[in-house]
Amino acid sequence: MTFDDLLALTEEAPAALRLAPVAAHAGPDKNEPGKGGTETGTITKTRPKTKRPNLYRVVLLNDDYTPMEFVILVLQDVFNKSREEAVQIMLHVHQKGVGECGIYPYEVAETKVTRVMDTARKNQHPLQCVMEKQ
Ligand code: TYC
Repeated sequence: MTFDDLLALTEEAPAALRLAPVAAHAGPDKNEPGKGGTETGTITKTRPKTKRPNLYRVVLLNDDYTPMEFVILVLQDVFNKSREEAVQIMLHVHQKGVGECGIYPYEVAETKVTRVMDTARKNQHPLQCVMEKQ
């Protein structure tokens, strides 16, 4: 076998094979305290590779024309609120001008805003719903 043949074999080997780490501890671990080991290495702490998602607050804005009942139904349907919660949130928005419907990861928040705006437009109501970064 020529050097070039060897090179080709090396280059064609699957990445998983070429990069596969050698098993760190086969057999009894001499590196454990008191076992006379001399192995050095980096101590790594394993932790889940989870990142907290960026969260967005979805709010409804008050207007003078959207019927209260429509807002209540939207809160129940899009934001999965109970009738009682939906009435409270609707009244809060009606009185204060703005109110929170929920806090969600970006794509969930975006989908809810789109659903509210689509259903409002289809029913010819001026209801506005926006999301704001937490
Ligand atoms: N202010 C509206 C009315 O009096 C009701 C309303 C509540 C509209 C909440 C929008 O986000 C809203 N009919």
